[in-house]
Amino acid sequence: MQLIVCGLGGAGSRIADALAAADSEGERSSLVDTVALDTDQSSLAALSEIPEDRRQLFGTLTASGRGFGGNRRQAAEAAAEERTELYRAVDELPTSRADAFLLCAGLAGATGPTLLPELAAKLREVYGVPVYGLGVLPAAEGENRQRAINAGYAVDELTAATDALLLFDNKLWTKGSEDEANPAIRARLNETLASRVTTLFEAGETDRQGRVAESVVDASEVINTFETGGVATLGYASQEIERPTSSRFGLGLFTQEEELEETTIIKAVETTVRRAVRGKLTVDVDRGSAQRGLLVTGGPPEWLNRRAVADARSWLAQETGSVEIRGGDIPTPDVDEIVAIVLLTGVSNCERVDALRAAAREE
Ligand SMILES: Nc1nc2c(ncn2[C@@H]2O[C@H](COP(=O)(O)OP(=O)(O)OP(=O)(O)O)[C@@H](O)[C@H]2O)c(=O)[nH]1
Ligand SMILES: [Mg+2]
Repeated sequence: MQLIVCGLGGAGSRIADALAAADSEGERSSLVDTVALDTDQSSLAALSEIPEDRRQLFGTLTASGRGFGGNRRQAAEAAAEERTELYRAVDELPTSRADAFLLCAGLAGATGPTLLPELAAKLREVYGVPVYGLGVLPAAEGENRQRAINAGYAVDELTAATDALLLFDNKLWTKGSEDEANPAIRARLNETLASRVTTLFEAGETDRQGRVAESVVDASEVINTFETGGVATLGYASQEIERPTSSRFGLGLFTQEEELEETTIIKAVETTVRRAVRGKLTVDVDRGSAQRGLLVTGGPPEWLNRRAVADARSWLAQETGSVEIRGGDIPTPDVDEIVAIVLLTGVSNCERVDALRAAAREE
């Protein structure tokens, strides 16, 4: 499906930048356009993919081009004061080509998470397409209480303001000694997130040679999966495969070869899907509390065997206790791996979110 991506604040803009980079590298494209809106001049200047005419600095009277350093009240005032200009920066993009908007922000900050609900409300009022949030949870909790409190407020405001909120947890994706403010660490986190998100949204698009998948995941299926609203998470796994060379097919052992292959395929798809669901998600959740799911399997067309994919989908339905599991393929003829991406939506049980909410309540 086709997205307009808006990066809000420092984290949001860098994630939007990483999404633009991942999109231009891939076989398929899901990006209509990207814009970055921030109160921090040096942060905007350090972006690499988003063109300069798509970067807008605001709040200069109060933030002096240096951001709000976590002060949500000041940031919210700046966003409200300049709402018309900020909205216009998005409205000027080729929005008619978008199936949805994706608004990104780091929830512990001030600029991104206070602008996000403001902008989302306006976009939902004007455009008839969903507005999704992509929110980052801070690594620091006990150490930096203000950040946890900010994130606790933001998570509720953002789920209320968007059609769904996809979360990425810095705490889960960094080791104890790693600092989420370190540019190299940040870049790694953003690449991980961008590659998952890009794989999901690119799924139904034609590749650069104009080939479209047979059992495509069209925009409406992604939209239906997100329709639960609330918190969403993404799982991903890939597995290398050994592809039979054409000479092995010429040995006259067709029946045996094909039988052998189907079991190999079923097993490989099953293992990959299990690893995607049981492995590290973008945010850890109680998998059984998800209302809907979407399973996208990718790989060489002969590996996307119908039975294998159907089996994996019913396994996922069991694992999540959800009957609403959608699915589709991304055939990529020239790769030596199969991939599985799993989107779980309408999650009601997420310990990390509960801990951040509690921090905000106790303030
Ligand atoms: N994954 C990831 N997280 C980031 C990145 N930058 C910041 N964060 C996280 O996002 C939080 C918010 O930081 P910023 O995005 O800089 O905040 P902001 O929205 O710009 O707001 P202010 O700077 O306070 O005005 C941080 O506390 C980190 O938890 C990034 O590039 N990637
Ligand atoms: Mg900032």
